Amino acid sequence: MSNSDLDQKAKSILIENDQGGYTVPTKGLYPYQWNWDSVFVALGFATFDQDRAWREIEMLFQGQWRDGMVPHILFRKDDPSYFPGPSVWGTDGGPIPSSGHSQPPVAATVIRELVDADVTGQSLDRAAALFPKLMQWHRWFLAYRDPQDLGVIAVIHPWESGRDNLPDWDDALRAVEIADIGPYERKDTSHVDPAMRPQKADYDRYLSIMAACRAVQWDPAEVARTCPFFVADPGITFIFLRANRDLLSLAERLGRVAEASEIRGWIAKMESGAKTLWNEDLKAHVAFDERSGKLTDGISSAAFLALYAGIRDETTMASLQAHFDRIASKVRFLMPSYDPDHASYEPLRYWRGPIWAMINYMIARGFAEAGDTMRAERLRVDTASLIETGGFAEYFSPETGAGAGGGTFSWTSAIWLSWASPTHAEQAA
Ligand code: 9WN
Repeated sequence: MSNSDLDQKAKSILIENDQGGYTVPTKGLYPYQWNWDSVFVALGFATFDQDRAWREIEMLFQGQWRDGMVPHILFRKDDPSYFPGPSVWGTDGGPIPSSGHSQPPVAATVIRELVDADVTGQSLDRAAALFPKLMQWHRWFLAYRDPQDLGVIAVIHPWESGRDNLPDWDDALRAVEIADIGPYERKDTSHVDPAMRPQKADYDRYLSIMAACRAVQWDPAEVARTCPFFVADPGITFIFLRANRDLLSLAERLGRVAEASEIRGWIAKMESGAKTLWNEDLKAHVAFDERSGKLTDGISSAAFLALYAGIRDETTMASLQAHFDRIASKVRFLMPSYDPDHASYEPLRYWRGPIWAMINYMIARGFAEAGDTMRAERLRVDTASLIETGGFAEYFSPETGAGAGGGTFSWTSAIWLSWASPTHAEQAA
């Protein structure tokens, strides 16, 4: 397929997956609106339909809970092709049936981008309407995902991180007692090869964590206090820190003086809190299990998001460049979701090795903003090659480049249109 055919194909995937204002990640496997998927999808729509891009994010925020949380899944209609559906979650926190926790908050960053890209200035009104909702959501993260005020953001479930079966969660998950969850039928393994999905032992614990949260009616303070899983995640921490910088820029443009000063406080706290995640032996940021007090021992692709978060001191920069080059010498394509030198690395199992296009996009932005355009461009070229050969897959093997997981994937298409496609890169140059 030529590049312009791929541009067309990406556009048609977004249009096909559009359910009338919101987009499913892919039909069958993921039949609902997912939080960070939708926000990345907005970047793709923005390349040909600005109004539709805003609509995607506005519809996501329609599901915001009374306490400020923006859920990871909105179940606008029940669909038996996905498990666990709304009845298993048993939540009651917002206007639309939903899951009970959140996902990485990329919205403020993308909203800022939509505003920056709009020369008419009209987008600022739409950003102004979303601004208080973003503030509420970010306050929710600080209150209930950093109750000890460490300056790092924890996840209460691997699904909240968006990086579900990452090896970093293994030890913390093993400590979760399996609850009386009864028999259940997974649907994901009927859509995708089970060898590319989490294992049954993982799902047993995913459901057990949900049972523990249901037992406290998903009350956020109780969840933070009692959830058997509570792990500070470098991915969500760096994405949140970055999002706060973009939220601050919006606050300044909107003349929100009090909020701007509040956000500056968050940024300062998180810049210093991120040190909690530094693993001196590995010379990289890792996860920190707040229940056991232990740092994890492997490098995930989220370590590279330090640059995207604006942490660019000499030590971090030099060690990330060294890790980047080491990993590049081990695999054909970058960036594997987990270190290929680690014993838990698996090239085709979901978040234990495969490459994800939107993670590459964020890592590349961080390198480019830090002045390392060479590594940023390497990531873009690799992402483009993966899509050219593997199609608009959910994720890709770092070793062969084969597409894996679901097909006709929305965020892969959006990242192609907004960043990886040579057509876009030429226009941007
Ligand atoms: C659970 C939709 C989502 C992504 C996540 C990805 C995967 C869901 C699942 O799919 O998770 O949220 O059932 O496996 O890990 O990042 O948002 O694309």
